[in-house]
Amino acid sequence: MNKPRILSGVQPTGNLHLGNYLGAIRSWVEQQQHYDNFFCVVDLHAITVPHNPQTLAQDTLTIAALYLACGIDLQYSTIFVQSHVSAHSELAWLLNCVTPLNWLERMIQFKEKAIKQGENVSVGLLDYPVLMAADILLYDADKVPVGEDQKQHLELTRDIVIRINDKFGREDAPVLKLPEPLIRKEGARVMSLADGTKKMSKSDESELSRINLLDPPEVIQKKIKKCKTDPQRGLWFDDPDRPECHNLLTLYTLLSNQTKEAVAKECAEMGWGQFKPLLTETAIAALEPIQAKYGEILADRGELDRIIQAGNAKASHTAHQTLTRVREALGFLPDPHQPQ
Ligand code: AQP
Repeated sequence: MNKPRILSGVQPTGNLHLGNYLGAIRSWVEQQQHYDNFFCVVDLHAITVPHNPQTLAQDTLTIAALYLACGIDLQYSTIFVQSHVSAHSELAWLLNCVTPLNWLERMIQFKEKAIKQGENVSVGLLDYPVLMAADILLYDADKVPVGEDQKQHLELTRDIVIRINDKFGREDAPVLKLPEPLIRKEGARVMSLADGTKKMSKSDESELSRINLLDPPEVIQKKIKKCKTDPQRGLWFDDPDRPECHNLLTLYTLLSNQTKEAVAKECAEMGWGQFKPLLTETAIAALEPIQAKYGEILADRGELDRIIQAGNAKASHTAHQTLTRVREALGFLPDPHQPQ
């Protein structure tokens, strides 16, 4: 029996941080043998906000290498670059033409990111969820691992599928597969080190707000030393008046692979002076094997290029089959250059 298929990705908008790892990549790794996985570096998404053309290519490679360093296994998973598979842009256009504008204007992430950009907000940012729908639907993904921040986008993807199948499919032959969310509980939202009410994010201006997967030990130590805390003694979870305390305890729980109950007990009497060195040591130890593996992968750049090219070819083959199906359903003249 075929394994269910998974599609997910990360934008090369900067260095991967603990939020990306604990909220996404680590669970991909843990569950990968149960699925047929496609993991892409979503570089077309990265240009929906102003980007640096000098760093985009390197960031794309870094993320592909970090997927491998974190434990993505090519036996179960395909790694590829979104912009190398032209079907993503093509399907996004077709989906654009059946997606009502007001569905996109309702998206919370668009509203949040658009506010930051004022007059300069691009059509691409508004269209981000349609491109994401194309990413998912091209691979007939059964499941999409999503954090809380992406739930609304997956709902939109499902609405687009229902609309296309309704308008252009038959009941016994739907055009597109309806994907299901795979909701993460633990680590669903890792918060900023500078503000426990804000998501840890690559685009936060302050480097001190996040721990990057490639931060050396002394940088991790400095960031945890400077992170925001409160004047209380004793540490506990789930106190709405202590968001930083909850976040740092959660980080410690996830990085030390302990249960919440065990950490609550261990840290109940601690002050920050005792807890911060413990968290520092744990974070450094958790990232050390990833950093060592990353070094090995970069030392053989030719092999990394080969892995990406093989992933692109496999992804392209699958994606173009879906694109052809959608083109046919929408009534286009068959393209003699596309594999049928
Ligand atoms: N703080 C977070 N906590 C838990 N999960 C997170 N993810 C991101 N930040 C956190 C998850 O990481 C995956 C890839 O995210 P992305 O790079 O595609 O975009 P993002 O969610 O917008 O991440 P950033 O770091 O905030 O990027 P920028 O600053 O460029 O917008 C997703 O599964 C996401 O849920």
